[in-house]
Formats: sequence, structure tokens, C-alpha cells
Amino acid sequence: MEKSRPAKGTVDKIVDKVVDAVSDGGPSNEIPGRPGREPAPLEEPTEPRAPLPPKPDQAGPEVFTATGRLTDVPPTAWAQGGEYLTTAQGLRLTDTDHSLKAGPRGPVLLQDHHLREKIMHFDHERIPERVVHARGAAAHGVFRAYGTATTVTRAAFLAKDVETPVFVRFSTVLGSRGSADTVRDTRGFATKFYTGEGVFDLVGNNIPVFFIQDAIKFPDVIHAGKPHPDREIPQAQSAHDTFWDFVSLHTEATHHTLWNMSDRGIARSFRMMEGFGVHTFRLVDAKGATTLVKFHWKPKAGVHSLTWEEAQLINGMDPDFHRRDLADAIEAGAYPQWELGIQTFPDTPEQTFQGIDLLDPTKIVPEELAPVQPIGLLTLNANPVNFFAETEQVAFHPGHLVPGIDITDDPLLAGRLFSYLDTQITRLGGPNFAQIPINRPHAPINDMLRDGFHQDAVHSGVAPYKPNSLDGGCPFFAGQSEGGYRETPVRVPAAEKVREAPASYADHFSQPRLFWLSLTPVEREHVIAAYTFELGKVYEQAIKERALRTLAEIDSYLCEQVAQGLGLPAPKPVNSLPSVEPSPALSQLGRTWPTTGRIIGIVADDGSDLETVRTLRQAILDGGMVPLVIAPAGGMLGADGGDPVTVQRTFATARSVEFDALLLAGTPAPGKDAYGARDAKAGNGVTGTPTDPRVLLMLAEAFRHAKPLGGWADAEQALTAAGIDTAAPGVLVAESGDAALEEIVRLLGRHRVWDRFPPAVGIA
Ligand code: HDE
Repeated sequence: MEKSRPAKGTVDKIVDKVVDAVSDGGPSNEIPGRPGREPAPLEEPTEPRAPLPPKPDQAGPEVFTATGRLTDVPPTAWAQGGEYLTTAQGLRLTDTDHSLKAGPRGPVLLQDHHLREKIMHFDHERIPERVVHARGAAAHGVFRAYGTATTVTRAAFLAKDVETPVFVRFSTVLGSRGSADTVRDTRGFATKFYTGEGVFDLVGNNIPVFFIQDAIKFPDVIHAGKPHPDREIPQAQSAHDTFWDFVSLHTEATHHTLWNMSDRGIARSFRMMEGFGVHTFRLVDAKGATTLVKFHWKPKAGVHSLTWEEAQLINGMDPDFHRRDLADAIEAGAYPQWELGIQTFPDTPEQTFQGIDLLDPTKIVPEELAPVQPIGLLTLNANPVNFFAETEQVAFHPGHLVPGIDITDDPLLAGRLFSYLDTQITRLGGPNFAQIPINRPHAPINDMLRDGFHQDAVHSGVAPYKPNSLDGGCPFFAGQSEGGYRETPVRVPAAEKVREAPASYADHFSQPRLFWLSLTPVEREHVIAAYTFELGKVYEQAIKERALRTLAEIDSYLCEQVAQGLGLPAPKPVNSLPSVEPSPALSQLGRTWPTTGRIIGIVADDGSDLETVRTLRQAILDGGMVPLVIAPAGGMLGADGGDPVTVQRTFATARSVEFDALLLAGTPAPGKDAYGARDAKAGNGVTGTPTDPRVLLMLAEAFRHAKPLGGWADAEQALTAAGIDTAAPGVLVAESGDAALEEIVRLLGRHRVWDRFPPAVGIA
């Protein structure tokens, strides 16, 4: 356990930093989202001063040397210093607005070094985006181990109460770096643990299975999912011919595809996603005994999704929805948390568990068969200071392991072990990417790797080779007691060299059927809708027909309903459908969760009961949620003479999809801009309507997205005008604002009011 001490020291520093940040006016009662450290003055400041420190919610990487030693240098030293503008060489500058010219109207002079340097650097600001998972957002945090894993692993960072700094990057898979967040896709969930024994990366997804069973197919599935190579459309989505062409011909993709078509493909928030290591890993205890495991991240906030219409609207309204949500939650002090858990299986020569092949990454082990045992708690508590330096430059690798954690022979994992090193060479410009601050281990580095582009270490000595006598024989081998990593001596079965998969890999449909049967009726409705939407976007009839053949092997109702939507006959299954035991743990519904970080919109105008709005606003903040006041115009509401209420959204700028629930402080009168020529959302205009038509649209959308709706005073008038039955589930006009809020928060704990929309009779 000794080995983890350095990491603990580092964590304390981070924790202290967070505490300082809080006492420094950090995460507070404010609405998150202020761009700079200080409010911007109206006039440009002219008095020289030192650069402002990062915002209280932010933390950069700890200052380690390129060789992994912690320094006394403060993290702000990664940043710009001094109060004056300089060149990259430190020369102070007097002007950056004008090129050096031969007279005000004369030609620009080549001798202008500042001009050349500025333009040269700008020309090279971009690096290649990740070939997959290009779009992402990240945060710093701390992992605290419960110690429960020590029975199966000697990994020092998993010993009781050891705290390890982490950096976690979430991502979509298919889209480019600038694509929208809420597309239907798998999400990456990659965690870098800076342990005292070196970096451990758990590079997982929010879906526990993968499209392919062998890494050699990865370029195929990604080429199929990416935009068509001729027109480069569509961006960041699977609703197109090449994707469905591939997955309908390559049926091992069926399980993962079904998860994507379920609500898991459109997460409400990164904070509300599960994470999975996907492959089976091998843990090794202090005596060398081994256990096979699957890693799971369980979000404290529960697993929640958007509705498909909501997701599509958000992609236009706020393409940065997920990254904003993560950053805002952290800034507001609603730190996202996950428990890390493991399913454990005996390490038998067959590497199967109750007939499930543990080396097949298209299979799960239902939690009912092997419960997920919690082994530690992850808390994300700081936003990065600089997106490029941290989120873009971070380099994960599933082969970054520590003693006590080893890999298995999953052929998908084998290819990844090659790919993640290889890809960084182009993306991060050479072999020294481990020296980039965010990638630096928090353990001493003595690697004999030398030179190369962007070498940050100034290595001493003359003998970067082994054995040597010239550098005192240094560095030396570590025995196991010194923390040396030893690959587990697993017996490899005698076999012939072949390009073949094991026979069990041929079962492509039993687990998709298990997943389908584990979903509640409303979740199944969403799956049917998703397949119908995606296949409806496919041009080629043959591909749709082929995809239906796959669905027939999962479930006849699913197949018939999608076929009906596509206007095609439903094929019969070729094989008899396997009888499987559903796994209720796979459903997202039916439980109650904390509501921290949820966004409640309060619709009000100057005529509303502002005293109650103030009280509710504070109660929402006190409950760790975010209240956003929506009014006819920006600025303040305060006609009642009390403290002004700041308006965060206007009827023109707000859209229902920004809020998890809505509260109506009465019925707001039409705003001055509530006419179609100015704001299309106002429709035909307002003549004769007592309620702003944009509010009616907002209510109607929120209603059909099954969101809780509440109000007091004359709120009923607006709800009725929006065509909403106030007796419908999850709609509440209360005597008082307090009562309305209480009910809204209770409903939010279940995420949505699905009983508002009964599913089809035949679906259960
Ligand atoms: Fe990845 N994957 N992957 N992948 N993957 C990359 O590595 C690859 C797979 C995952 O936030 C790339 O650094 C192959 C499974 C995440 O920076 C690349 C195969 C799982 C991230 C790569 C897989 C993942 C990546 C691109 C088939 C879940 C983003 C940039 C064998 C367990 C990490 C990079 C981040 C990124 C290759 C399959 C998760 C090209 C060859 C299965 C979360 O190396």
C-alpha cells in the first residue's frame, strides 16, 4: 500500500484546492455559467495587472515534471504570467493591432517578427481530431477506494480509503469535434487514475457490449458509421445507409445496435450514464490468485435519457448541452458521482460464467447472476482550466495498467492495445505525448525512452540502455515487492494458428432478446420508434428488409411494429427464438433518484407573485438544483418593489428542452415581441390570447416529453390554453408555490412522468 502514498498527498492538495476554491467564493448560490473570473466592466481595463487566476470551479493538471516528480510550482504556473503582452520569447510589446508598415498607407514589412510569429502560431493551432470519440468533455476528480476489492486485487489504489486523482473524459463516438452532443450514439467514459504505481486507464463506454468481436473489424464498423465518403453526410449519426448496411450484414453488431436504439443512446447527461469496461479483465491479488472481472460505473444520479424529439431539438438549441451540463453542475457544486463496481467470476480455463463467454465483448453477464460489488467512489469536482491542453490532449490507453490489474485474451482488447498508442503519434505529434501535462503520471518515470519531437525532459546521464555500468547501472528492475509489474502467467491452450472465432461467438441474438425483454413497455416503445426513425432514413429498400430480418430474430412484435412503420412486410425468424431470463437491472425505470443538478424553469412576469418566485428560487438552489427564471424580456423582474429577480431566459430565447421541469407563477401575458414576424415560435400572433404563445409552446413540448409541470395562482389558465389536461399525471396546479415545488421535485426523482402516456396494449 506504500506505493499509493504519493498519490494520496496529491489528492489532499486537490481537495484543499477545492476547499480553498469554495472559501474563495467558489461554487456558490449563483446560476452557473459566468464566462470569466470576474464580472466584465463596461470599458476596456487599462491598468496593468497580473493574469486572473482560473475560476474557482476549475483545476488544471497538478505540476509534475515530465519525469513524474511533484514540484512546488503552483498549478497557475502552467499558464501565462506577467502583466504585459509579450512575444513567445518574452519580449514586451507595445502594439498588437497594427502590422509594421512603411508609413500608415505603405506596404507591410517582412521584418515584423511579432506579425510573423502571431500568424505562424495561429496557422498551426489545430491538431487532428480523434479518429473516433472526437467530441468530448472532461473533468478532474478524486476516486476514493472502499477497500472491498483488496480480496481480489493487490492494486494499491484500491486499498481502503486511498484517494487517487482522476481525469475523466466523456465523448460521443461518431461525430466530429464540433458536432452536436445529444445525437443518438454510444458515449465514451474514459478515466485516468493517477495512482502512485503509475497511470491506470479504464477506457470504457456507456454501453456494456461492442459492435464487433475482433478488433480487425473496427475500421469496418467505423467506416460504416461515419458520414458517407462522397458527400460527407450525415454528421454524427447512424441513421443512414452505410451504417445499416454493415450492421444488417454483420449480425454480431445486433446487441450493441439494440442498446443504441434504446434510450441509452440518448443520455440526458454525462452525469446520468452508467459506464462499462466492456471487456473482461483479470485481477490479481497479493498471492498471485486471479479473478476475472467486469468493471461498472454506477451514477449516483441514476441512469436517465432524453426523449428523441427532445434530443433533436437540443441539437439545434444547444449543441453543447452535455458539456455545458457537466461544467455547470461542477461549477454549481453539484459534483457528479459514480460508484465503481465489479462483477467477479472464477478464472477457469474456459473463461465462461454460467455458459456466457467472458471473452466475447458482445455479451453481458446479467447483474442478477453476478451482482455488481461496489469498490470505490468517483467524484468529479473541478472543471478543466483549458479545453485544448487537457480535454483535447489527454491520451488514454487500455493497456495502462497497474500491478493487480491485467488483461484477458478478448481479441477486441488485443487490437485496442495496439491502436491507442499508435493513434497518438499522429494526433499529438510524436512519441512524447506521455509528457504532456495532463498525461504525466504521478509516479517517478525512468524509462530510457529518449529524444523525439517535443521532448520536455532534460535527461541526464550517458547510458540510456541496459545493462550499463556507466550510469551506475541505473535504472534497476523492480521485484514484485517493489511494485514491479508482472504479466500473469496464464496458460495458453495449445492450438493451431487460425483466422477464426470460437463457436460460442456465433450466438448473435439471444442477448439482444434478453435486453429487449428486460425493458419496460414504454422503453420498448422508444426502441420501436428509434428503429423506425433510423431505418426510415435509409434509402435502399434491400437494407431495410435485411435489418427487419435481424429484428425478427430478436422479437416478432418489435419486428412487426418497425415493419409497419416502414410499410414493409414483417419477415418470420429463421431460427426459433431463444428462451431467456430477463434482467430487470437493465431497465432505467422504476426507481427514485437524487435531483441534484436538475434544472427547473420558473415562468414569470412582472405581474406574477414575485415574493413566492424569490422563495422558490432559493429553495431550488438550497436543494442543489438550478432555478432559471423565464420572463417576457431580459433584465430584472421587480415591479412589486422587492429585491429584483434576475431573468435568465426570455420567452424568445428559451425552449422547453433546457428544463427538466417547469413551474408557472401564474399565467404570463404576451410579451411585446410575441408576434410571428419577430419570433416564429409565437405563430400567428397573439390577438385575443391572454397568454404568451411561446409559453404555450413550451408547456406543450414539456408535456409531451413527460416532464413534471406545476404552477400556482392562475397557472391553470395557461395550462388549459396549451391544451393540457390539468388532471393528467404529473401536472399540478397547487394552492401555493411551495406545494407545487415539492410535488415537482418528487416527480423529478423518477425523472419523467411516463404514466402520462400508456404504451400500446400488445407491447408487454
Ligand atoms: Fe476505442 N479508440 N477502439 N473503444 N475508445 C479510441 O484512441 C479502438 C473500443 C473508447 O476520451 C482511439 O486515443 C479500436 C471499445 C473511448 O480520449 C482509437 C477498437 C471501447 C475512446 C481507438 C476500439 C472503446 C476511444 C481514438 C476496437 C469501450 C475515447 C483516439 C478494438 C470499451 C478516449 C484515441 C478519449 C478512443 C481504437 C473499441 C472506448 C483509434 C481499434 C470496445 C472511450 O485508438
